[in-house]
Amino acid sequence: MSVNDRIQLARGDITRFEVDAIVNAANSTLLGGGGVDGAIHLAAGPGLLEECRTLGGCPPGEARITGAYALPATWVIHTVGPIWRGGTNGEDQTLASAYRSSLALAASVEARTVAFPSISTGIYGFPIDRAASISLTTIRNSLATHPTIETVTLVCFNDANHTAYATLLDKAS
Ligand code: AR6
Repeated sequence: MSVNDRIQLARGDITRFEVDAIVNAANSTLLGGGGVDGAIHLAAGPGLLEECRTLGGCPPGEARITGAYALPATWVIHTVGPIWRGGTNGEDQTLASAYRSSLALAASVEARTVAFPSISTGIYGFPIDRAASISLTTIRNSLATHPTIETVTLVCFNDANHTAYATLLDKAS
């Protein structure tokens, strides 16, 4: 199966996805926040925050893994994307690293199915088209090195996000 066939586009709320691992767009404290982070903690229940407290935070571009508690997934992979500061402060590299680190962790626990939100494109302000391009390139490269990951689902919570990915995926097919 080609790498492109292992990437799926979906709409909806990532907390509902029955995959092995969902990725959380967290902040470096790993102690919760708004956006998808808030939704994941709310749906997972207080056990998630308790486990996150033991991790001691996570720098931007890295990832940490926990259980998923009341969520239908098995694991939550918490990654920290860059805060957009105009694009010349290493934001592209940090975003790529967040996707790459998340998939390396997913592979390390033998997750076969992984779902991502669009990291950094909400509260952190990363432009959606630029983020979608970096995300797709990084996921394709990572899938080539992690054959045990069968499917990555890109979960879009809004139309702009969906359109950005759909345009790029059309170009790829
Ligand atoms: N399912 C899927 N995607 C979602 C959901 C959901 N339930 N809710 C929001 N999104 P954001 P960031 C989308 O702001 O930009 C938090 O406070 C949203 O539409 O959640 O990385 C953290 O603690 C957008 O496309 O994350 C950090 O402080 C995408 O998820 C900060 O926000 C990411 O938006 C991280 O900011």
